[in-house]
Amino acid sequence: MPRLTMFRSLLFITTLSISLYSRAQDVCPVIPAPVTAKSTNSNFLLNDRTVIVLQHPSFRKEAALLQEQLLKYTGIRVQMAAAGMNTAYLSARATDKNKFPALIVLGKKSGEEDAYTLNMNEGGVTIDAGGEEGLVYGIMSFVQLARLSNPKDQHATIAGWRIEDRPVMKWRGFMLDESRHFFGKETVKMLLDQMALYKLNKFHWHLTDAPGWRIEIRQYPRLTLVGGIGSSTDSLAPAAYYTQDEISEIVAYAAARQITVIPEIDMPGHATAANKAYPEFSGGGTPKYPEFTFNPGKESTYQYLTNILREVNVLFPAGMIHIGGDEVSFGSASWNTDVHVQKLMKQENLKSLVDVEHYFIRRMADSLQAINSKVLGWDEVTAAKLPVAETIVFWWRQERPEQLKNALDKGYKVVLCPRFPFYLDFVQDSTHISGRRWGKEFNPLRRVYEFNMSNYPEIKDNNRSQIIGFQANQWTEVIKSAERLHFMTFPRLLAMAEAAWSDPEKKDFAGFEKRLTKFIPLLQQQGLYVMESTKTTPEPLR
Ligand code: TNX
Repeated sequence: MPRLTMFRSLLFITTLSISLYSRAQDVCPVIPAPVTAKSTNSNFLLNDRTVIVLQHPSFRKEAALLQEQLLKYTGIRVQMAAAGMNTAYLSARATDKNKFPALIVLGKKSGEEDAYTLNMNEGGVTIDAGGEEGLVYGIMSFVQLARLSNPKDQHATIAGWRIEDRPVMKWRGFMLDESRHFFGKETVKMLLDQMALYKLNKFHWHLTDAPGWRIEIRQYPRLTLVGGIGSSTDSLAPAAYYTQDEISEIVAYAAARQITVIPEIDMPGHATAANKAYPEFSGGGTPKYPEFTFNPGKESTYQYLTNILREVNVLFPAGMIHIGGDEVSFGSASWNTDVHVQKLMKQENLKSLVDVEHYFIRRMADSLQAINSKVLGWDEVTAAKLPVAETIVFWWRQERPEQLKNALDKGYKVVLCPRFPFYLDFVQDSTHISGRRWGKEFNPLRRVYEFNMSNYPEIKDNNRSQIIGFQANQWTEVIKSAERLHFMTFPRLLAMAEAAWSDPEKKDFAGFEKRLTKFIPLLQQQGLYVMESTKTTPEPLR
C-alpha cells in the first residue's frame, strides 16, 4: 500500500473509532429518554461517605426516598448531611477531595412542578426541581444511572450527565385488573416500584368486576366476604381482597413515589360479584353474562352505590373515581323485562336501554360531584352528557375512532388507551399462545413504543391539549401467576413510559431497544420474569 493511502486509512479508522466512542458517550441510557442530556465527561463516585444536602426543607421526604432507593438498588448507605453543611463544601472539596465527602444536593428551581435538572460531576450531584414531582423524577434518573454503573462493595463510579427534563404527557398511567385474578399487595408494591423508576404517575386500580370484588367496604361487608370469593379461573377460590388498612398502605406507598392511585368501581355492568353479595340491587343479565348489571330502576341502588363511592373516596385522596361504564349491553337486555326499569323509563321518558345507561351514569356522576370527586369512565360514557370540566374519558375501543372524536368534540379531557397498542393482555409475539389477539393483530414491543398521536386524524391542533396522556391496561382473565403478569407487562411498560414522557419527534426504536438491553438484567434482578428474546424466554401459559 502506498504510504499516503495507508496514512489516510489509518486516519479514517482513528476518526471513526473516536467518533463511535464519543457517540456512545453521547447517548444517555436513561429510560424514558430525557429532553436533553449531555455528558459532563467526568465521573461521580458514590459510596458510603456520600451525603445528601437539602436546600429546600420541603424536600425531606424525597431525600428519604433517595436514601431508600440507593440502599435497595445499589447497597450504598448515603446519609443526610450534618446540620450546617451546605454547598460551600463543594468548592472546599474541590481542593481537598479526601477531607470532604461528595454531596448530593437537592434544590428548588423555578418552572413546572414536574421538571428537573440533574447535574453530575466529580464534585457532586445536584438535582433541582420545580416541585416534589420533578424531584422524584430527577432522583429516579440518578438511581437508574447508579444501577447501570454496576455498583459493587458500596461503591459506584457513575458517568456524569447534565440532564434537563420534563414530561410531554401529564398522565402516564398503568391499569391493573385484580378482579379477574388477585395478586396481592407485594405484587402491587413491586409494580409501583417499577412505575416510579420509569416515571409513570397514575395507577388505575380495577378493583371490581364479574369474578370478584376486591376492596373492603365497611358499610357492606358481604361485598368482600361473599363477592371476594372466586376468580376467572376458579369460581370457588377463597375470598381475596384488600382491607382498608392495606388500601391506605398502598396509597401511601404510591404517594411517596409521586404516583396517584385511582380506584375503579365498575358500574352499571361488570357487577356480578357485587350482585352475589347483595342480590337486591341486581338488574340481571343475559345467559352468557348472568347478574351482570346493577338495577338502574331502583332508587335504593343509587343510595347503595353512592354510599360505596363515599367510602371509597375517603380511602383514595386522588379526588377522582373511575366508574367504568363499559360493555353494559352485555347484560342490559334483562332491563326490558324488569318492572323497576320499565317504570323508570316511563317516568323519565327514556326511549332505549342506552338512554337508561346514560341516566344511570349521570346520577352516579352527580353523586361524585357532590363529594368533589372527578368522574372517570370508559369511552361508553361519552354520550351521557357529563359535566365536561369534571370528567375524564378513557378511549379504549380502537375500532371506534368516532368515540375519540365525540369525546374531543364535546370538550372532555381524554386519556388514550386504545387496545392497539396499549392492551397488555394481547400477546407480544406471533409465536405466543396464551393471551388475546384481534384477527391477526397483537401488540409487539415496537408497536407500543411507536404509538404516536399524530397518526390519529381525530386529534388536531385545536383539540390536542384535551389529550392529557396515555395509559397501558393490564387485564387478567388469563393471567394467573405473578410470572405471567411480569411477562405480559415488561418490557412493554417501559416502551409505553417512553412514548408518554419523551419527545415523539426524537423517538427511535433501534436506539430504545439498545438502551433496553441494559435494563433487562435490572428487571430480572428484581425477580421479574421478562422476555429477553422469544428463543431464550419461554412463555408462561398462565
Ligand atoms: C374489554 S376495556 C374490557 C375488559 C376486558 C378487556 C380484555 C374495557 C373497558 N372492558 O373488561 O378485560 O376488554 O381485553
